[in-house]
Amino acid sequence: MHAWPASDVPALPGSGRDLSLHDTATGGPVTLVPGPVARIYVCGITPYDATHMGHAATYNAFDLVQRVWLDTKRQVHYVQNVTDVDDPLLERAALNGDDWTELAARETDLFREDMTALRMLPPAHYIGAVEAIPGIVPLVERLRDAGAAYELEGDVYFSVESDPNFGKVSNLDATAMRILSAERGGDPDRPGKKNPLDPILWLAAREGEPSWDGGSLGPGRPGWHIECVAIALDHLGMGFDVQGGGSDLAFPHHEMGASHAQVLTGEFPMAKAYVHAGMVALNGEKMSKSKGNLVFVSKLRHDGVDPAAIRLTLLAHHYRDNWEWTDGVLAEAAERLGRWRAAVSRPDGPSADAVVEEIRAALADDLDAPAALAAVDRWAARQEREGGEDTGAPGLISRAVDALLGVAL
Ligand code: 5CA
Ligand code: ZN
Repeated sequence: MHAWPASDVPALPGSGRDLSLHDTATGGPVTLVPGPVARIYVCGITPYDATHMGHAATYNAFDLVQRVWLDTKRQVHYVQNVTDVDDPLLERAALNGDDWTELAARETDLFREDMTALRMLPPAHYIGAVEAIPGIVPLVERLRDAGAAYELEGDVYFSVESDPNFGKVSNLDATAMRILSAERGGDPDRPGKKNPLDPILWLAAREGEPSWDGGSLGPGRPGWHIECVAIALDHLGMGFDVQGGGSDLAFPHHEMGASHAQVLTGEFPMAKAYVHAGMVALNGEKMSKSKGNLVFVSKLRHDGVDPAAIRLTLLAHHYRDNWEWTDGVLAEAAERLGRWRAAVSRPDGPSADAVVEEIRAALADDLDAPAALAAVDRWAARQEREGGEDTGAPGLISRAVDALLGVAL
């Protein structure tokens, strides 16, 4: 499918620094030194409702990854999926008497609009689950033929015991895994499974549900984890730099995906860093489509909120923190945006070269966006207090804030 238009990324003088990110698998920092092309896979939306601030916060984190790499003069090969067929989407469509394909197309369009407004750089490959099915079927067949998958009443399950490295992404104990499996799309209590954690690879066709030709698997539709593995392996191969998503994807989604890939290729690890963004909450609870406690990007935009202020609200929080969306955090960001715009609209100002280096250093250190904002705040405060003679400084700050933080001043 098509992605969305890219906003310009101004080139900055000098070069950025290599990016260090917190890796969930090892529990510590990993400094990534990709070749000329950095490779990243970020899990996309399940399009049954509009983009909320939690989604936007997660995509903001991985947009910063792209921007840091671009600033080191690398190309970025960024792949993102759209889970355009899955249980929650079909359930929501049925509940509203909607056609599921129309619901998915409508919400994916809205997501593209939101991402464009927020100046998130698009993926090079934006791939839907449905269009990935011809690539998924042979992978499931291979897993089955290798003895890593088994059939249960026509459905095909992956056997987690076939992967010697199972558990090395999320590092959870068996009890925690079982609880999270039940909460996040698994079916640990289904009788007949070899291991309660085994995830579905291919779901045999159900009455009233869409299904596709599955070759020797029979008609059906793909499981969730194999969808992302098929797309990532097809477009990035093994050993890519970053597998990204919100922290709710560490288990089971990224754990299972890593296992599928390990058994399919015999290689480990699938990604050099598993990177997870914290959860955004509203009224004390994780924002989620299933709970309905949501603040939508599109609603704020239609209410006249400047997308740059939305983006600055996201940037004011470290990507790994869990945080709460309030009207107060948005108002603070709008106020900061006003201060920055006033500061760069003057014909000259205090020198900005060191500020660019501070932003670069902050982002290279596990995407410390709040520290980057603080550096710009200090420059803006100096500008307001005493001004300066550097005629290039306001322009340089504008370009740096745009290139590295995705905010147009
Ligand atoms: N389609 C799958 C991934 S393959 C999926 O999880 N879709 S989603 O629409 O539910 O979520 C899209 C992304 O937003 C995921 O990375 C998820 O971790 C992240 N996300 C969802 N809710 C929040 C939240 N409240 N705060 C931060 N990130 C969130
Ligand atoms: Zn995914």
